[in-house]
Amino acid sequence: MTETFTDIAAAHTRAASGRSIAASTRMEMWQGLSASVVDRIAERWQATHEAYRAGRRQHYFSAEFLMGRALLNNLLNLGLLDDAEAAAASFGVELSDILEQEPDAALGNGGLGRLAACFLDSCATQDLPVVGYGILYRYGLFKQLFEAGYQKEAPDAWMEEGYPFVIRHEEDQRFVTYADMTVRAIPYDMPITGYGTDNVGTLRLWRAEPMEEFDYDAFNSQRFTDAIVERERTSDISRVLYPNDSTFEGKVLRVRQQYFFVSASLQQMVDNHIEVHGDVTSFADYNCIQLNDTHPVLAIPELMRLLMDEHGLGWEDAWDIVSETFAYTNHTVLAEALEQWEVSIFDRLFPRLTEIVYEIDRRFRQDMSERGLDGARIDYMAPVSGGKVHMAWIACYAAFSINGVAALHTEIIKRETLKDWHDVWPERFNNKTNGVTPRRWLNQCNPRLARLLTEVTGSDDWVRDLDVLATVADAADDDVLAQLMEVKHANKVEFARWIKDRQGITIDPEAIFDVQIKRLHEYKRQLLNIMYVLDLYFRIKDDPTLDVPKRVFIFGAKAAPGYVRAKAIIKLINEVARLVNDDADVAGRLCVVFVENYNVSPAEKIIPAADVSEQISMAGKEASGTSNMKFMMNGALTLGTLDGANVEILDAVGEDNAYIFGATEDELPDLRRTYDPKQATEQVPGLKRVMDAFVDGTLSDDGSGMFHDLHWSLLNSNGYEPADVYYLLGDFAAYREARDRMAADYADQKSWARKCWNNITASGRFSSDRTIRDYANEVWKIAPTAI
Ligand code: 26M
Repeated sequence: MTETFTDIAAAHTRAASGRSIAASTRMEMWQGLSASVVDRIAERWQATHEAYRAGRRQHYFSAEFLMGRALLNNLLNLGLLDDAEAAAASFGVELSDILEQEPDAALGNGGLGRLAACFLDSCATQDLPVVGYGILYRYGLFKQLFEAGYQKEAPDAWMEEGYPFVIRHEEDQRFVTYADMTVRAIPYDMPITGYGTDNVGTLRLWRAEPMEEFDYDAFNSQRFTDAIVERERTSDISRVLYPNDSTFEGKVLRVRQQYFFVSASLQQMVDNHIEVHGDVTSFADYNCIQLNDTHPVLAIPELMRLLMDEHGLGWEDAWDIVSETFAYTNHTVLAEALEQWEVSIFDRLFPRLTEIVYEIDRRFRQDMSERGLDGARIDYMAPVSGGKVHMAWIACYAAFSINGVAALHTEIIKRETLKDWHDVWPERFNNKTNGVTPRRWLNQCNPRLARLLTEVTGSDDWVRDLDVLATVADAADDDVLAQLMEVKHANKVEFARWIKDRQGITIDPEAIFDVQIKRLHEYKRQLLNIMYVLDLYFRIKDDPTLDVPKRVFIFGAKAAPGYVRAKAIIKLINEVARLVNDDADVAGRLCVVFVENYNVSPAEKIIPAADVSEQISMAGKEASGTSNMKFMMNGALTLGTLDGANVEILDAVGEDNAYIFGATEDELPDLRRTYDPKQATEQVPGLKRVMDAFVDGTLSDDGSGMFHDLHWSLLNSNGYEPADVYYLLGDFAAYREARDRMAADYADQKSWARKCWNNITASGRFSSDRTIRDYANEVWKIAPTAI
């Protein structure tokens, strides 16, 4: 008798609950189904390890992997959806109810962490020998709660009820030594299934634990509590994800985390290499490491240490290996985000690495002066200067490849951020425009559209090769467009139900759904968005006969807990929401929704329902953006500046299929020279009224003064920054014009639907499969290896 998936799922569910199926909770059923998935792939996972063991391999080092939920993704990849539905039915519940039990694995802040997750999906789907390495944070990104319109943070204990998708490998533990302690690093492996392949990739997440089970001496000598405290200090290392994604904070625990996961990963890689290839000298022929921003850059001195101190190489031989091993991706041009650690912190935690960093610094200075660079320039570029260790500078010196994440971004780092390195090593620089996985961000989150695309293209090949969609760019007859509009409408109805359930808000699916979802940051200009909403509200109040289409303005954003001004903007949006939503004069015409606790799984509900994709960062500041690509794939039209990958989206769809506005990156320096925000406030009709609302009692910040601060910062320089750093008032008129025009265009549903279709079918190059192919061919030099 062969066991069905239902039998297996039932067995695992009973094992999770210790009760009958009838008495098991839906959470236990989620555990049971998830364990069944792991059971199903175990053999192939093993076979994949063996297939990749002896060949050239790629290692993706990242402090963040924003994975989101795993069960549905795995069911779809493995073709098990129908089986899972049958299992759920036999349990007497809806599969969707079981799926909703799953917590998001939010081991990342935003774009950088989610990019890493999309990359793993693309590597697995394309049979590429790539392993991700990171940290198994016990607490992921904080849970966001709104209290009286303010963001409050709560811990995200995402694994507390058990998590079947990570497997502990005690036998593969390593030890990581700091000056003041040694900790045990235990790997937890997550299987990464691909779509339409038997290969199963791996994400290896390290967890910190105490060295000995217990210090009995301490116990016996009455130092029981000291012994407990000491144990806790080691586990602290993997306790929490730092919720910052835009400003550098020199916290000791953070750099401990960084060293923790890179040291454990490198030790394992070097051990594996020696086991397979005999000695360490050929390491770089078989191993390449991609550094996801500077967070794992300690891997550079750490690999030097391992090669010299543990494996007996001299400096030159070790450096040759290191400089052929690392590739570095830059994700930001914001100066305040660059990691620079106090030398004293370094020295206190890892004295040996500090010695090595100083030696790298000495050789760098010598090398540069031989190349004829002047002293000031060398001092600026040096790995150690002004008492700081500059992580990006170490990366640029040691890496054979340095890349930006969109064409414009790469040009900016070559011209500005990393200009001096580009002058010396132009051949190291390359662009890898980001992408997103069409499995999660189209096939999984938007099954209605997926069905339509499969029907129109004649197969589901597009799921593995998104360029297939370009072949049906011209296939949109009236019938297809009508179906597309039905799909969007059904998604909007579904989203309306979801938000009603979750936050009690009623929204009208006939309205335009206009969405901005991303981390809250001043450069992303959520404040500009809500200022438009206020202006539109006042325009309607002024003239109730004004002919504007119904609108729902949707926001989702977390602010770093210490980012005071970002939190003020959250409060402001919530207060505008209250003003607008409670006003009978605009009822049924305007509505503002701030989705609480925005994360990967809410994004999967919001994006398929969106009509308008807000991508309005000040030009030159958003390295790429990736939600812009997710919206495009799901048939939302971009309202954006010429920033990051928006530039390439515009290029792909053409001017008729996107709404672009505002100052460009090359115009801004000149514009800024004569820019006077006070004058703009007076001259742009309606703008003053919006600004006044911040401070005249229309909106209440409960007397905290935070709205006054926002108002003040738009109009005044604080001495070291100009007024309105992000040019909101300068771009306001152009933004309003484009957004009004867009809303008016929506009335012609057929022409709108055609634009949506053009966006969907032109989205092929924004698949992370394309990005990963480019990394694999041009940087990693690895080939697909099917099991
Ligand atoms: C650094 C030090 C200490 C604690 C946290 C950090 C840190 C964590 C995340 C700094 C930056 C972090 O992320 C930055 C980020 O998400 N950048 C975004 O990367 C995306 C993928 O390339 C781009 O699409 C976005 O434009 C870019 O903002």
